[in-house]
Amino acid sequence: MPGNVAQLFVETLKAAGVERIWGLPGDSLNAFTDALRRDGSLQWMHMRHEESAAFAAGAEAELTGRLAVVAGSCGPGNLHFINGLFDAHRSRVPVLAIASHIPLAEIGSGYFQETHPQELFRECSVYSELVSDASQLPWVLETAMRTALERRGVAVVVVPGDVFFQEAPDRRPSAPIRAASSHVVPAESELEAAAGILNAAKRVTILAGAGVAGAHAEVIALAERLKAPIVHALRGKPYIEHDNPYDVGMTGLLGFASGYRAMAKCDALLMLGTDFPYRQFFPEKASIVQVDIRGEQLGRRTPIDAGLVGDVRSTAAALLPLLTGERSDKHLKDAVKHYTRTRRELDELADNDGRRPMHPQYVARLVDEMAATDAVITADVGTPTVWAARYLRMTGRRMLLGSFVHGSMANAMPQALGAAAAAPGRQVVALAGDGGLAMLMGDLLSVTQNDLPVKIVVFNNGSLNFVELEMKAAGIVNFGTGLRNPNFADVATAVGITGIRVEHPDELEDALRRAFAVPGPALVDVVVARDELSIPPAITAAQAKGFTLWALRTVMSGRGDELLDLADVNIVRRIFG
Ligand SMILES: Cc1ncc(C[n+]2csc(CCOP(=O)(O)OP(=O)(O)O)c2C)c(N)n1
Repeated sequence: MPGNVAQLFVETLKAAGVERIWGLPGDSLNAFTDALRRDGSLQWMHMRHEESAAFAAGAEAELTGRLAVVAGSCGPGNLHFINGLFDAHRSRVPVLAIASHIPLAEIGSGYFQETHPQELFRECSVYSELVSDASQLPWVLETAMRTALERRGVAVVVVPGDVFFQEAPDRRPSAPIRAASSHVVPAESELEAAAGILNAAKRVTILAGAGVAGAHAEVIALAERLKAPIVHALRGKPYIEHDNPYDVGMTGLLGFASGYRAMAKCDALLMLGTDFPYRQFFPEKASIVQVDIRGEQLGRRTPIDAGLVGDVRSTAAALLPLLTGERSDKHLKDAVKHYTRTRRELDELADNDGRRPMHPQYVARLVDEMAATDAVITADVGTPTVWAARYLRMTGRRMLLGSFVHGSMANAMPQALGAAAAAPGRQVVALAGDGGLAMLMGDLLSVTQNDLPVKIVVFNNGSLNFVELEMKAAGIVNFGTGLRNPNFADVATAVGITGIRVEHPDELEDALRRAFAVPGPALVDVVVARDELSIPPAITAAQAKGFTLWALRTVMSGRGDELLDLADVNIVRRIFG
């Protein structure tokens, strides 16, 4: 039996198959880190900022589907987790946060470093409890771990430093804690009601989200029977875009016209495992059938006509035999044709036309072409996510990670660390923004500290570019968005990472080849155009007006030269009509 509470934690985590802990030590965590040291079988992933640790753990959890763990010290130590934990929680991935606390007897006294972590983390967790006596164990720990796995989210266990040293209670252990696997199928009557709606429709479109993971064949079979184009939300991309003749691209703010159009033109929309949040992209007149494993998500984005609670794989398989009748493939053909054209237009924007600074699309395209077919690619919030969404092709073995629900900057590099630790031997590429990389740049040191061979490609546009775009769409002159950057390749070199700077597009291919070939980590700092427009798929009248206003105001404020730099004249023409 384990001796003290800290050792009980270590034993329970090991039994559950946990392999590593991401974190940063501190006085109140000493018993725990000492238990790790004595045991020696769990890897301590030493990070420089707890937020990065939480992003890394979230990526590990998303990639493996298994519980990932972070540990941080009391007060400011674990408070630093919060943004990364929010991200993991909103992405619905199982992460356990061990938050050590001030001495038990001091809670409530306004003691040095006092916070109330179980309250602070309440909003970003499925479970958050304080252990104030060893007798609560192992129940609290086990419940936390199971809740994180079964409800998919973050569980927080708060332990005062002195409680870690208490003697652990003696109880026979439960079976190791793992996610249970089950099939959830809607009742027959509900399947029939949904099939009735789909059978009556002439033009069905499928919208696929992250819930289609593991259901590729079943979703394709539905599309085939329904003659339905498949649009995906960003988190559905790695699971459904590949090997998919029904694919018509993505919708949403980062998507492109064909995805938007296939949704706008349908008379029935079948939503599969998606909580796609932007109401303005849903069709106004179509009937809507929604399938989700979480009943509470039904109808929360758009009114629906039938809501089914089930996992997509089982539900799609159960629905298929109920879909009867011949259906014209006109809608499908039309959507696919439009997609082919849109795709070609997008690809044309990603050429090397010799322009300096180069088009960021070209960088994304080359990464796509040169990265391994099973690479894990992470993308920073900001324009790297736009380029990843548009130019990375999924293969069924590639994975794309980002902060796609929480939408936090600075996610790509620490997520890459999490992926590299969880999947040794697999290529991991981070597409970083210059703002994003700088935000958690201290953890470049964690790349070498933990020997993680990540490849970081920086879209160095000298700005908080996505915000500039938002300002333009709102008719506001850019302000507060310029970045005075260092040469990031030099920074990388200084911390022991192969650093390569690329200013000319002709040098990019060689640079990426070199970076991908070196056995260790590498950073490629690519200077890209600042004024590339990543416009949404359907630009509203208000946005068009916004762009016009921005143009006028920019000229009037004496910064009209910005306009002359606009990269793609055709796009501008399209915006201004
Ligand atoms: C933590 C955080 N702060 C601010 C924002 C608002 N925001 C969204 S994208 C963005 C710009 C990102 O800049 P960068 O990483 O350089 O990428 P770029 O868009 O320039 O390619 C900002 C400030 C955010 N999403 N998250």
